[in-house]
Formats: sequence, C-alpha cells, structure tokens
Amino acid sequence: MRTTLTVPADPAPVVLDTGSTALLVIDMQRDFLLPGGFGESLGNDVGRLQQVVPPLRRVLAACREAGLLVVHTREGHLPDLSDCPPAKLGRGAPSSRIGDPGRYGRILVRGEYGHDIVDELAPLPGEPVVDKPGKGAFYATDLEDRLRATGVRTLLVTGVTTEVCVHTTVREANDRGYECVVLGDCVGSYDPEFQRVGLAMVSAQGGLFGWVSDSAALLGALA
Ligand code: C5J
Repeated sequence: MRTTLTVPADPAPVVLDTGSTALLVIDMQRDFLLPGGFGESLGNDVGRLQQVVPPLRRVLAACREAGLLVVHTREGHLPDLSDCPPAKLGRGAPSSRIGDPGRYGRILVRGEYGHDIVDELAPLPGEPVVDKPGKGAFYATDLEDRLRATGVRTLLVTGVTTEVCVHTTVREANDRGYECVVLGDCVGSYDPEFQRVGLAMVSAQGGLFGWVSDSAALLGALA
C-alpha cells in the first residue's frame, strides 16, 4: 500500500511517498567487504565497510516489507575488460589491478565470486541487479530506464563507498532530477574522514545533493 512518510533528516525532515521511492544498495560486494579481498589488498580496513551490513540488512527487510522497489548495483567488468577504461585499469598496485587473480577470483570481473554481493544482503529473486562499469550507477547502465518505468523519483541511497560510488551516483541522480536521501549508517568508507565529509557535502547548503538520515529514522517512520 502506498503511504506518505516523514523521516527525520538533515537539513530538514524529508517526506517520502513509498510508491515513488526506491532503495538503492550500491556495490555491497565481496571484493570490497571481505577480509583478503581487493579492498583489503589496497591497504584498507574492511571492518569499516562491514559495519554497514547490520543496519542495511534491517533497512532492506523493512523496505521489502513496505513494498519499495529495491535495486542493487555491482561494480565490475566483462571478463575481457573491454568495458574498463585504460585509465581505470592502469591505476593501483600491480598486485591488485582489476582483472588480476585475487582471493575471491579475478578482481571486479563479472561472474567471479568476489564480484557478487555479500550473502547477508543477497538480492531476492526479481530484485534488479544493475551491473555498472563505472563509479556512478547511471553511467552505461539501464538504471534510469528502470526507475522511469516504475515511477521512482526518490532514492534511499545505501552502500559503499561513501565518497566514491555512493557520491558519484548521488551526483548523477541529482543531475537527472532525482531526490536522494543518503542513510548515513548504511553507507561506508574505508576512511572515517571521507565518510564524515562525504555525508556533510550531501546536506550542506540546505541540501546541496539531498538529505542525510539514518536507519533508525527510516525504520521509525516505516513502523
Ligand atoms: C570503489 C566503490 N571505491 N564501489 N568503488 O572503487 O566505491
């Protein structure tokens, strides 16, 4: 059933119409989250991303229960890497480049174990999974067509990492006219300062890119 919710948020409460709001779960992939994976091989503390899983799991369950569209994304590339720009491929330590063998298969390559979403947040049958070659979820994907087809105008944005794929997607969404509500405890960064600043930038100046709320506020409104 379609309802209107008011969710406490920064810079002001946000009113959501559940019929035109989707939960977007960005790149909660093993390559980024699991010990020994790509993220950790770059010197990152994956524990910071794993903190996102419990609150996001609760939000996922509540949004499914409320009948919201749930869309998952995965960052990654074709096995021949033909969709990976040379500039992206060339970056990083030689031991940990995209396409190289890693603990969980070839790094960020579609079809590999590490490319897929962590078990705790596995998509349900029928939930769209958008495979994206870039940081933003709109670039070179059918996300916009899917949102338009379902009448979605507002995105509850979750996933990793806050300053990279979450921010790029929020900016892309803004330029396309979507409202974005970022759930602060359901997005994660390897770097606490990037997390703080990334969230602050969303709600700065009266909502430069949208709102920042959190799982408790959303769950309270949905209850
Ligand atoms: C990165 C992402 N950090 N999903 N990807 O390369 O944020």
